Amino acid sequence: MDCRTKAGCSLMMCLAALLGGCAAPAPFPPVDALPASADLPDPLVMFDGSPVRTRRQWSARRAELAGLFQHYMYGTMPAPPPLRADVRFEDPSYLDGKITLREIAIGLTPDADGPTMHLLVATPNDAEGPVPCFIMPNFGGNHTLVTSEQVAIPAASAPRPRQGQEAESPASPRRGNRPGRCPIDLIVPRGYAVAVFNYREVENDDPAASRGVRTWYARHEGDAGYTWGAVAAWAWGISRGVDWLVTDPRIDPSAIISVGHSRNGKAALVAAAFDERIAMAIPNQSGCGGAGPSRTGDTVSENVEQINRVFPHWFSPVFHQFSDQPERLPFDQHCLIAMVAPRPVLLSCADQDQWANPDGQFRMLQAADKVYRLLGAEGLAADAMPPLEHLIDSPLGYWIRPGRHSLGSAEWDIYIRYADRRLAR
Ligand code: GTR
Repeated sequence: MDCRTKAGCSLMMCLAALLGGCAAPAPFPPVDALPASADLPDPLVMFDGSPVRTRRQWSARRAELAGLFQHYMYGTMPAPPPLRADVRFEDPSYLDGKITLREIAIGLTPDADGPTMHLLVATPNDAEGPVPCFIMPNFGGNHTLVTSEQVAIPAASAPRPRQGQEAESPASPRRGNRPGRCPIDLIVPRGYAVAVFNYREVENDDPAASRGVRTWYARHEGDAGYTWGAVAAWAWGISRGVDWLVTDPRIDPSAIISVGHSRNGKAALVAAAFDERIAMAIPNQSGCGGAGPSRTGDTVSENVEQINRVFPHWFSPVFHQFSDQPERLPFDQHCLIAMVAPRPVLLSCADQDQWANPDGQFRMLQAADKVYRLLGAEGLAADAMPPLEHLIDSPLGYWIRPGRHSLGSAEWDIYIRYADRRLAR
């Protein structure tokens, strides 16, 4: 990364803001000049080969990894815009008066003409003080999670129709038809706030992106040359939700947990890796590009070539150069997990979802463990993959259940158990 260019400066400002310090500018080599290694790169060895033995050295390594992941995989992203937030409604009567729903429109750009995301925040009315908060991007729109008529249905949120279903029309929205993905009625009475937004409001999920933050910043700050893919944009969107959450007296700013399913699970992990305000990450079945290794070593799970071919807009253009040579990556996904250290990370998997590589995800935890130990945290309290439905609730946590690729109430029960344990509630 080059601090002499506007892109470099902006990236450095972003890194400095996110990481609390400025990394030395590092001109990273072209992909073909990177050494190939079938083994996982050591998270405790700097890019120049020097060892990382102290917390201070780890801070420098973490900043370096942030630069490496942006340069070679997720792309560079803009610094946060100043917070512009507008509380659209507040309804303290939800769920028989147990929950207050608020909807906050958050501007994602410095000027008011850019994309806006709607953060739906549910808080318990019987809380005696600030509560921890799960923040989660959703696929179908906030209105699919609750029946409240007041919740906005932005054009960008229309979910893809399922087989045999008609497409949703703005005139007949299916309010509350998919609450199971994030069962607010079950989570909030257990003493947690929930903040959700539709991921397409931040960046549409389309190779021909025509709206969303990447297009806006390219038009208005084109000289900066941001290379972010959609996964980075969704992760950046989670951080824009956090910008507001940390200002809300009903939320405990030291207990914000990023959660996401599948592609949004990738975003939830990236957000926590880059944004230290996030206290814990729970990526569900995030797989390749998330908590699953790029060096897959099997033919069943998704690999770098497949993900780049099918979803060319998810990552930086540079990442495509690794499609046929992932062994040249100067990191693997254990380094992304390690960037969260010593904050807890729970990887949530399902045994029939081999596409998301549950075994590989466990290996990523094992390889991140040494960073947690260096920082004085427990790391991973398991020597081998646990049996089905046996929660490993150490700071590096793991959960695998029978079944397929999905997220529902059963997962949320585990997430709350894990968060209770890790937040010592
Ligand atoms: C799959 C993709 C995965 C995962 C999933 C999802 O098609 O290969 O990486 O992200 O989509 O988001 O549902």
